[in-house]
Amino acid sequence: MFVHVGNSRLELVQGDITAQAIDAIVNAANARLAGGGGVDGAIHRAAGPDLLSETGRLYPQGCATGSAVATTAGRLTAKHVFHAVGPVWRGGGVGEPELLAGVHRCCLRLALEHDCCGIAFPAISTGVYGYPKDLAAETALGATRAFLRTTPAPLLVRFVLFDSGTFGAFARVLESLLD
Ligand code: AR6
Repeated sequence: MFVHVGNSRLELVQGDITAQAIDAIVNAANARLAGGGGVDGAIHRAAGPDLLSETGRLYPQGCATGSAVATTAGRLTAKHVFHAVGPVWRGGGVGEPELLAGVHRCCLRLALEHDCCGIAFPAISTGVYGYPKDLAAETALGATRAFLRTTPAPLLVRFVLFDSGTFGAFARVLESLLD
């Protein structure tokens, strides 16, 4: 499923982000950039141990929630990994939507700075961090669409959703944005 936004393409697929042939892959990391489970564990396993050592060497202070930092991608076919720290869901009243939108904008800016043609996002914060999938989809897709509308450089933005429930939530929101 895809739409065109400005000069860019925004698409949704169901699958494993580590298998994507695309310039940049976004990791749903923690603020210590310490590795972990979920998509973070899958990306570090696929990339190999150099990814964790590079991250620790370049960013010993970690990364603030709502922001992202870039490394190379080890054994992945991607060129870059953007380690993005989404918010933990605490009910929605402590700035979670702003932080989730901010982390998407930050990764999109990194993609342009690194001359990427394409970037793949997982559903940041919707696993261990507990963000409701439908609300996360609204914020992630809304922030991405707003960014692409004002970006002249063509970019492929692919959301790679791991399971059918997450894919369905993102697909419903993308359809509603088209109305
Ligand atoms: N490809 C695409 N999506 C995936 C994959 C994969 N291979 N594996 C899982 N997902 P989570 P968070 C989906 O928990 O909520 C880590 O321990 C998953 O189904 O990975 O941002 C970090 O170190 C879900 O929809 O990330 C942090 O401590 C989505 O990815 C913490 O978890 C995000 O789930 C971050 O929590």
